[in-house]
Amino acid sequence: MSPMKRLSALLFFVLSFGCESPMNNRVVGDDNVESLKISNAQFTELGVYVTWQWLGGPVGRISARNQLLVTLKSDNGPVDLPEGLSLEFYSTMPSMGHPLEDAGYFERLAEGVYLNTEIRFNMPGDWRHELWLMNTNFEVKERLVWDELF
Ligand SMILES: [Cu+2]
Repeated sequence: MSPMKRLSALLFFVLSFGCESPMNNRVVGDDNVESLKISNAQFTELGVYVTWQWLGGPVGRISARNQLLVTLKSDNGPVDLPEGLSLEFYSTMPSMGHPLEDAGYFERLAEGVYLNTEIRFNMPGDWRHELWLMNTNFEVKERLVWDELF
């Protein structure tokens, strides 16, 4: 889909269904990614094992703040992200072409333990989540993707 058509579709959606302010400062992920069926994977560049878990939720309601817990482990146990890399959450509804309401941000709770308590979805439905490993230039170095219907 061309950028113009995509924008038109998004505008149509926003005007028709009243989804609130999509995040405009992030790109929508490409569709040619493998969706993970399990809740653990690896950031292969780092050699770090990643697990994620919702602490309550996810709920597809704009007022609900969902919490996602992420842990990072090396072969020797829990490990923090290296300097200059951060974890970011992102999600889109591919069937409707819009992103989530608020991706929140991760806070470090303990070594290798990161919690995001501010994730909000505009609506229930088929969501495609992404966990990004991002550098200080806002480049996504690695990406884990999984689908959830809620
Ligand atoms: Cu939607």
